[in-house]
Amino acid sequence: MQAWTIPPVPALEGSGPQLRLWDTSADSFAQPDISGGASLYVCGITPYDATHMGHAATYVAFDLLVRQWLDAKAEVTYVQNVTDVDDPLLERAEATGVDWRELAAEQIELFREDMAALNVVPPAHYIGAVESVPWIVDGVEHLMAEGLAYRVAGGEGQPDGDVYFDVQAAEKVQPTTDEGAWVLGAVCGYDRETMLAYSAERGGDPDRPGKRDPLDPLLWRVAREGEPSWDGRSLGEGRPGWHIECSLIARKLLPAPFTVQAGGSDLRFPHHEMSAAHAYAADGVPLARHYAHGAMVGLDGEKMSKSRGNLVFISRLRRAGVDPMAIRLALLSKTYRHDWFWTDEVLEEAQERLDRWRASLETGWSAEAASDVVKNLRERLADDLDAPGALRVMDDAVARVDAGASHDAGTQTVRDAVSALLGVAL
Ligand code: 5CA
Ligand code: ZN
Repeated sequence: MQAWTIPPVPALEGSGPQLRLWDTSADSFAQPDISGGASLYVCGITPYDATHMGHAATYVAFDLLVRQWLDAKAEVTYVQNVTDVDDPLLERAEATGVDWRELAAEQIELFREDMAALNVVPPAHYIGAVESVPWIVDGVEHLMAEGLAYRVAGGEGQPDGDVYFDVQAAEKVQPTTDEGAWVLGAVCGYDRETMLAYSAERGGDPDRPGKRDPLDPLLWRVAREGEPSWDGRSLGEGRPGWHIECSLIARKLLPAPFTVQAGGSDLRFPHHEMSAAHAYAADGVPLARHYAHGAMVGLDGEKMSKSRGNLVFISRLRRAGVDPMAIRLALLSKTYRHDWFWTDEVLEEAQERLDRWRASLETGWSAEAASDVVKNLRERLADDLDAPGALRVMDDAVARVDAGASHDAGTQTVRDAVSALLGVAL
């Protein structure tokens, strides 16, 4: 499907240091090798409610990664999905009496507007679960044929034939490259008890009778009365499970393995673990080289989530006249790796900062001050996307801009650097 408008990303002179990124799977810093191109998959929204500050924080964080790679003149291939058919979307549609397709289309459009307003560079491929059903059917049929998936018998109101992934069988698959094998926990690093708890919390069904392992995830859900379904050929009418969607969209459109798999930290398990498992099981090649996860944004002491309803919506702030660049600066004022809480003060401070920065551009920058800022911004952002550090670099330089001297040689350079590296239009 259509992504959103591409913001201007000015090309800057020179280059910065090589990026080091915290790899949550390796539990250490990595220096992703992008000599043959940089490839990124960021898990997209489930479009049943508008973009909240938590989603925006995740997409803005990984937008900084895209911008680092663009600044390094790398060939970037960025893919994002839309989970446009899944339980929460269908439940919300049912509860509000709206057609699920209409609900999804409306919310996707709002998301596009929010992302464009926040100057997030769009993915080259923006792909819905619905449009990838044929690939998913191919993929699940392949796993069935290889003995890596199985059908579960019905009972207790469930029909026969839901297809599950066999985690233990996947662990026995031999690697076909020297990049190693997948074993349960390789991506998330959690112990089994933690995985069981998250599975129950995050869309899994560890208690479903008939599964070989409680952690085995659903690959294909056969049709139920009143639910949308598609032709699954040998699988029967049905709809895809969640992890296989991202696994196959990524495999279809990115190299194997691709450079970075990203999303919020709530996706470490089961979602990214199982997406990686599905891809590896199919051909013995890891899904991604590195994993990066954005921290959770909360409100009033709790994780911000659609199911809790404690949400601050980007679209609502925009309608209230808040400058999207102030929202972006507010998100950049927190490191992407530590959970934090949204407050009105975070936004107020961001608006003040934006005003200060804009006023300093009116005053004008010397060429030396500008080239210092470019160097220091690059250094901060290459250090694990240290956005708060980058904002301090600008704050300090802004405080030193000499209001008396009428310089102007560096003004456009600063404007371009803040736009290219931070995505903030001054
Ligand atoms: N469609 C799936 C991914 S395939 C999904 O998780 N959708 S979502 O709409 O629930 O979330 C979209 C993205 O925002 C995901 O990367 C998720 O990890 C992230 N996210 C969700 N809630 C928060 C939050 N409170 N703080 C930060 N990021 C969040
Ligand atoms: Zn995903």
